[in-house]
Order: sequence, then C-alpha cells, then structure tokens
Amino acid sequence: MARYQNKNVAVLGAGLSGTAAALLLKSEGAQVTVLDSADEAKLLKSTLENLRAQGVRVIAGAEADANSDKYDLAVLSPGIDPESPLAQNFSSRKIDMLGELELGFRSIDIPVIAITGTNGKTTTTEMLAQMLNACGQPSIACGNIGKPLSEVAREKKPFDVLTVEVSSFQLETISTFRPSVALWLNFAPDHLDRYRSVAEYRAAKLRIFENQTSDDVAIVNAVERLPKLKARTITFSAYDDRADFRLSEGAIVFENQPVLRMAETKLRGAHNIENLMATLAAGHARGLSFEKMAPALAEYEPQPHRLEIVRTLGGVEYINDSKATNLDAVEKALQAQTKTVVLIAGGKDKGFTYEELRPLVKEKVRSTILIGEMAELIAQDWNDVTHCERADSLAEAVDRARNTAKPGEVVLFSPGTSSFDMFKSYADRGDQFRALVRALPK
Ligand code: UMA
Repeated sequence: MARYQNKNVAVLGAGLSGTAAALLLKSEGAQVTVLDSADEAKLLKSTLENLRAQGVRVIAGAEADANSDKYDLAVLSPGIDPESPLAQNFSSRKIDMLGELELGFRSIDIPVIAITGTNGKTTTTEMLAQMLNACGQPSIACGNIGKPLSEVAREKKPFDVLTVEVSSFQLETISTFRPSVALWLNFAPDHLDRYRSVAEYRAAKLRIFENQTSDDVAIVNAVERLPKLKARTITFSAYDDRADFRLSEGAIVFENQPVLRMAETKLRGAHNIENLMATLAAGHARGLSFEKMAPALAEYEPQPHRLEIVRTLGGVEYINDSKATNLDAVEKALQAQTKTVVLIAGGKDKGFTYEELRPLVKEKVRSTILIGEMAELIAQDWNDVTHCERADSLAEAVDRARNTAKPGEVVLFSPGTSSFDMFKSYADRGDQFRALVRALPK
C-alpha cells in the first residue's frame, strides 16, 4: 500500500504490539525503527533477531529515549505511558503519533466487533469469535487478548469480521478506530498506576464509542450510566429486568422469548451470564438467529490448563498454566501478568535452557519454585534474577508457594517444558495442581 511507502516511521516498544506494528509497516514499504527504553540485554533476543532480519532498525536503552532522528510518524505500544520519557521525546517534537490499534485498523477493511470492560473481556472475545466461526462467519479473536490487530492486518486473511478485545491503553491513542459493533461489558476502577483518576480511566475506555454512528451498534451493560451514544444501543443485564437481554427463570430472555438456558451451557456465575448475553447481542447485531447461536454457545468451555484461574486464597490468585510446555508459552503467561509473580516451573529436560527468559523473569517474578529434571539447570540460569528454590514434588511446590506469596501476588504454575518426568501429560499435571490448590486450607 502506498500509504507508508518510504515513510520514516518510529515504533515505540519492542513487545508484541511494537513487533506487529513494525512488521506491518515494513510490509507496507516504510523504513522502520523500533525504539525501546529497556536495555538491549533486557529485551527478548528472538524478537530483536526477527526484527533485524526483516530490515527493521532497533535502538534500545538510554539511546532510544535520546534519539533525535527525523520521523514522519510514530506508533505507540499500549503499555507505554504517553507521559514516559520515550513517548515525550516524540510528542515534544510534534511528530504525529498513533497507537498500534489505530495503525492496525487503518490497514484492514473488515468490520470490527470491539469488546471492552474491566472484567470478562477475554472470555467474551474468545467465546464470540468461536461462536461466529461456528455460525459461518469466519472471525479471529485478537487485540489485547494477545494477537495484535496489526498482525491480523499484515496476514490479510479473508475473515468476515474481526473480534477485537480492546483495552483503555489502546483506546487512548485512537483517532479513526470505529467498530461496527462495540461491547461495554462492565466497569470497575483499575490501572490507577497509569491514570490520575478513575474518571480518566473511564474516559479512555469510553472512546470505544467515539467514532460510531447511527449505522453502528453499541451493546452495553444496562446498569452502567453511560453518556448518550450515537450508535443503536442494545442493553443486557443479569440484574435489571428492563434490559433488552435479561435473566428469567434460569434463561436469557430477549423480546420475552427465552433464547438460551444457562443449564445448557458450561458456564456459571452472574458475570458469565452477562458475558453470554453480550455475545448473543453481538451475534444478533450480525444477523445471526438465536437457534443457530445457542448450540454454539452451549459448546463453549473456558480452556482448562491455559491461564486457568483456580482459586483466590488469602488475596493470592492461583493460576494453572500447565499447558505451557515450552518457553514461548511461559513468556506469554508472564507477559499477561500485571501482579508480582511467584512462579512454579520445571519438568522434563527437553535439551534447551531457560536462559532467554531472564529479562522477563527479572521484571515479573519475585520467587521461583522449581520441580522435575530441569530444576537445577533452571536455577543456574535464573538464580541471579529471582530467588530460586527446589521442591521434590508438586505438592511440596504448592505448599512452598503458599508460604511465599503475599496478598496481591499471583502463584503461576507455568512449567515451560513437558510433564513426562513426573506426570502422564500436561493435563494430568494441571489436574493435580488444581486439586492441590483447591485442597489448601483457608
Ligand atoms: N517500554 C518502553 N518504555 C516505557 C514502557 C515500556 O520502551 O516507558 C517497552 C518495554 O521495555 C517493552 C515494551 O515497551 O519492551 C512493551 O510494550 P507493551 O507494554 O505495550 O506490551 P506488548 O507486549 O506490546 O503487549 C501489549 C499489551 N500490554 C499492555 O497493554 C500492557 C498486551 O495486553 C496485549 O496482549 C498485546 O499488546 C497485544 O495486543 C496485556 C495487558 O496486560 C495482556 N493488557 C492490560 C490489561 O488487559 O489489563 C491493558
């Protein structure tokens, strides 16, 4: 596309978003420089190698914050605060700046369903994409869920509609982003390390509706007091009988007709009822019949062993990520954590080292409990970036994690290798972890 041909573009951040943005821009003919405030040694080697192999220049550390080259455009990763020295280096020079979500959106011509909310975004995004696919509307779950929109834009696959989880950070830097269907699941205070007030966080999220017109649809939780929206509005609530989608005698009801019985689904809890309502409303807005959607939703189950939240005990969240049988999966699991991590890792020796995770472990993990054949080797790789201790069994590891983790932290079981030295399979390993955690006394 001619849009970025020979343009000199700076991409701020060398994480998932920055990498996807850089590769999209490169594929559209731009000259791309990725700048990251972290020292090069702290960045993932594989990411840097991949970027450089594609002809992208990478500048890291203090040099990035002080870079004074001329650029036509800068693209900001969501995790970078616009007030940070790196972002300020560009905004103070009046270089046009847009976010990665906006960049991706400008390069697609497929309708977007965008999902925001403080909780339930990921489940709803995953469930909605799965339902659309089952109902003959090819879609993909992307955005804040982990696959940046810019990556989907570069891959150019022929989807009917994109199911995009959007965060307040991403919405902060939009200008034309316009979902044909926007979902507002719920709202609670969050991210106050980034925003000066709850109102500022809410205002960022509300931008999901900013470019919608009366041709678009807004699906909103009926208990939310939102400003007047331009889009056609559909409401849902498990608590408010005036909502378009409401709960009655264990069924989700629309226009006085039951459209899905909760007992037919594998989901429980009021939050999941509302996630299902929002999903049905989005399908309805896309012209799908409830007869078609109900069986597809009945099939949906939250994926076990994949960042599965097992329990919160004493203010500590326990997460089963037994499916992480390689370092890439541990990397993703750690990147997804916003709280300090007590990590349980290790297993069969598959002939690789854990060395490349050192920067991420240093950033996210306070203490590590190691099991299995790999325990000693991982300790050698990590003992100067996190506290390492060994456990002879998973039961011992769970006990040690309980004694170590403080309220507000997370115990993450993300082994990073196969289970076969101690278990039948990753599923057996995850089932045992779940049972041990559930058995912990209060
Ligand atoms: N960096 C700087 N300068 C800074 C701050 C960071 O250079 O001042 C660099 C870091 O050194 C790092 C890079 O920026 O190398 C990281 O960028 P990033 O934080 O934007 O992370 P990504 O890997 O691009 O991941 C982002 C989202 N992360 C955040 O919004 C914090 C991921 O959501 C998302 O999955 C991914 O894009 C793909 O779209 C994670 C998240 O925690 C899961 N989101 C928050 C949430 O859900 O609550 C909003």
